[in-house]
Amino acid sequence: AEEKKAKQYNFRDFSMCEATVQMLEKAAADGVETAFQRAAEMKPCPIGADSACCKHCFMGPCRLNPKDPYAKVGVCGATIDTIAARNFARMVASGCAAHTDHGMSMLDVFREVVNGRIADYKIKDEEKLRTVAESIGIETAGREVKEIALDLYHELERTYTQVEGEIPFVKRVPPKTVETWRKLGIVPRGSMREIMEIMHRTHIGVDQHYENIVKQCSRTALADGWGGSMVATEISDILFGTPKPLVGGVNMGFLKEDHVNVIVHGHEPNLFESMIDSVNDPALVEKAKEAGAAGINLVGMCCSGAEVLSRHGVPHVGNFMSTEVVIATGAVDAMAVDVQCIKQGLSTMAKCYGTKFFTTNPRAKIEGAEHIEFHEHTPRSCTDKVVQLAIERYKNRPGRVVIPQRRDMGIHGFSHEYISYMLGGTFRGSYVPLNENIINGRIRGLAGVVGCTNPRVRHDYVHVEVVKELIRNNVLVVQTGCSQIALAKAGLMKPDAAVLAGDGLAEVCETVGMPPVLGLGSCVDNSRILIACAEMVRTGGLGESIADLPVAGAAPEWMSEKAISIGHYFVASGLYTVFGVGFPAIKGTKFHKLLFEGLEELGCGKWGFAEDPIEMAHLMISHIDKKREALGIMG
Ligand code: SF4
Ligand code: MSK
Repeated sequence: AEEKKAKQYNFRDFSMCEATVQMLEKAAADGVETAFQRAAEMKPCPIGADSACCKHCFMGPCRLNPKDPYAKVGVCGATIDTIAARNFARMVASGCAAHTDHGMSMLDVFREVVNGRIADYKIKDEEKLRTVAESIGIETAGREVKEIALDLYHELERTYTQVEGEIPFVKRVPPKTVETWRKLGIVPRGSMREIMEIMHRTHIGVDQHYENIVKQCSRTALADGWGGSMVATEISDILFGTPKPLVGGVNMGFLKEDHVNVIVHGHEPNLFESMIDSVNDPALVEKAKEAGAAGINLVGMCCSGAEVLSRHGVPHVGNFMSTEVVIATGAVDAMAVDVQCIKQGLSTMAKCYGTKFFTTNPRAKIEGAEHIEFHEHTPRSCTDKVVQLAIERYKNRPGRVVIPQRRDMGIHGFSHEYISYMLGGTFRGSYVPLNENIINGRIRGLAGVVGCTNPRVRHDYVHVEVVKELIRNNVLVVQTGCSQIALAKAGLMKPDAAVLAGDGLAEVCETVGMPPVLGLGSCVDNSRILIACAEMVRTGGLGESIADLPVAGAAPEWMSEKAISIGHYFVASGLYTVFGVGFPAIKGTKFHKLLFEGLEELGCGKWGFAEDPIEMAHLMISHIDKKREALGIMG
């Protein structure tokens, strides 16, 4: 411990986020370490980083040599291609499981709301309910909301439980793209079946052909993007409202020293929606005032934070790599978490600063956290208790409060419906002007820059530099998750950020009054990018399948298995997707070649990799130009 204390870091090398740097300095002065220091001290295992090891059975674990990958095989004879493909497949399965379980929870809530068994939530967006129902062939004309909703529930349940056939949202995919999927045998049946089959096939001694394993990766990842994630997005919109652009604030300066501060961090919107009700409950506000506070201040983090920022404008205090350091402010009276991307280190951090730390979901308990279970039938019994305990902590704040005074305002909440409205002129209208602006070259193409932050690279930096380079080259950028928050902190979610864009994109932004970077919400909301792509194809002029579009994706600072699943559903859908940080495959192997070249030859998209943000942006731009050329719209 003494040695650790003595170690000096330049925290600016860790993060470009000023508030995060300031809090890293404070935490270090307080003798508290975070994931940044742990990452610096724990170098990644070089064999694991290249995905050259296997522990799928106990004859191993087996380690191959990443520098000479075909020199050895595992005890069972597994080659580097089998080992890397199986590891990759299990990441896809886990990522898909996370999103589909989230989506299924939303669907459970939806069913209970429709059947009148949950009183705290209701169908807020009937228009969206009808649109989603119609998109999968459910009759809506002259029918009651409840009838449509019940049909929609039963239909969407197939996304998970169906054992044969095609998941419902395949109906939204451009026919030419579906044709490719059918030819390749990768149309998802139901996510439970696909995940089960991947786990079976990656067991020792089952699927030992990397091409066949990758096929199942594609089918499973598509069950995430066009299945679990899409259900989560669409049901959340129906229950809590479809986002529309609004001005929202991001950064730690939204904590308030004289208020009881409550943070919700995680992924499912239900907990957050009920917490909004709790912090606005006059009785609880009164209690906070009795405790000497000016009021109760609710802020978000990570993806549920990005979702309520987009939907309601609730301020967001930081992305994944800021979740520990925000506690070092001493101002966080309670942090309530649900599922996904919740560092176990938060528990220690909360203990150091006397923050009340609550887990709420039966799937995710953490040693040292107090568990107050959240039930959608009685949600307030959890969220009111969290607020009450936060008020107690406010009364007895143990230490000094230091809040970085950074607040970054921007426009958030660009659902795909709103992008359509803004660029197309009618709410359920077409993407003609977007397509037109792409065809006439004002907009070169579209890029989805998404995903996590990761202490293996300088926090936020790669996101920001990639996006700046893209817009400078007239590429319109759409964003989700932690990446969206990085760019919001860098000020690119404001219409005047158009000055950083190339002339053509700047002209479109100025005409429409939009920023060159559009925030769509959380990581499940990457499904909005898929729908936007399908709409662009449907409108016409940009080819017949998603693979024809001048569109590319990137996750510059990815870290989670969910990111791999998202990346692979983009690729299987037809898009070029570039990852930063590192990639779990060895260049020169057959498996790597399949992901980076072969899938494109089969009619899908392909993977790309670059550590450097400018190189990453130019890989995407070259791909966009290649697609423009094929469409005959260069120049
Ligand atoms: Fe080794 Fe094969 Fe077992 Fe993997 S499955 S640990 S490669 S013996
Ligand atoms: S929270 S998956 S760190 S985007 Fe969705 Fe952020 Fe990545 Fe988690």
